[in-house]
Amino acid sequence: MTIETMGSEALARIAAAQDATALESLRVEFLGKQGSISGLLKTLGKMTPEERQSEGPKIQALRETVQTALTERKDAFEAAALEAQLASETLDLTLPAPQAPAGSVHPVSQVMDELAEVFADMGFAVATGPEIEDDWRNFTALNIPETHPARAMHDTFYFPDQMRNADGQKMLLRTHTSPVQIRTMMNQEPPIRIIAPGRVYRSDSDATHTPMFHQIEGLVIDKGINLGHLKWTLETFLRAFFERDDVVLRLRPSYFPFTEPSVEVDVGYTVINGKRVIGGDPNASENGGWMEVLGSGMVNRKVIEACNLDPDEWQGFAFGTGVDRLAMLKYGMDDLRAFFDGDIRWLKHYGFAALDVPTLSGGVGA
Ligand code: 2NL
Repeated sequence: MTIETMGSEALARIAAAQDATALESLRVEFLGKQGSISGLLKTLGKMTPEERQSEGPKIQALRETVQTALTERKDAFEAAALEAQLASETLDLTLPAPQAPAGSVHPVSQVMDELAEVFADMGFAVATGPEIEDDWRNFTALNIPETHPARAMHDTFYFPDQMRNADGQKMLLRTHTSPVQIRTMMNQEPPIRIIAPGRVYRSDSDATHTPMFHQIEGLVIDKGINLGHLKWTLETFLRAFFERDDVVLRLRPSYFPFTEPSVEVDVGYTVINGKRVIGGDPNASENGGWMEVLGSGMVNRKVIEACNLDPDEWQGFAFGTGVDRLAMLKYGMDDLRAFFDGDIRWLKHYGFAALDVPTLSGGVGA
């Protein structure tokens, strides 16, 4: 067979190849180690110089022609495969977006954010601390006597007696966020204006009590602080939080070991559609009344002393309330236990959109 016929036959077969596999067999048949064209190239060594000069270029040209034809045919197959893939994989950009996972913000988290926003506007910083506390910071520093009922096993979750901190203090789950304020008074110079929101624990469980709940306390320490500052602060806070200017306060004398004097704070409510709503005239007969929402008072000088501050130089007020209860009052929920059940239907119903961030300018709630 002449080189020319070999060439034309090879090109014809390459053109006839139906797929990449057939093409590869042809490459091996012509150009592989045992291939026909490779065989031709090997004959060059045995030729006379004259033969080599006339045959060499023809064989090389044959090799090149076949190689080029193989490559072009292979490229054509690949391009066709890509075309077919693109034609089959259509993407309809007019389809609706897939359903995004729809989580929501728990009412407790929402209310905590609202409280932080309202108090930040009055110059309060947010302080946090550990939920595992020691007996001194949770009770002793707050002037709560050893015999106080709150210290009893049935109210407080204590850790086993051997588990004490470096000062030999008993460890417990904090029963209020007051130890955060104790830590703040001991670690930073007055003036102090903080709120301390967080989880607290009490060995108590019924329709209106869960063993874990959320509290927020506030503390102001400065010079010459009096009950007037306390009343203005709580009134301003409650009006901003409930988003009503007609919220009225009633202060009643009370007792807490850590404040002296101590004051319980009631707010006026009115009944709308059978539900108690904060705001309006509490003296409207049938439809109005008072509801207790906060405990507060002037910080007991013994507490200020316990924190190594001079009570003749620094005075202040403090307050505390339940966040879960505030959430129920503001958003009309009536079962506390549902807060912590993790029922997805409840969360869907009462949850807030993730981007519904409370701001004073936009209205802190709803
Ligand atoms: C309530 C009453 C209250 C405080 C908490 C406090 C904290 C320090 C010093 C003095 Cl460090 N007082 N906190 C004061 C009065 C009342 O909470 O009914 N909570 C649910």
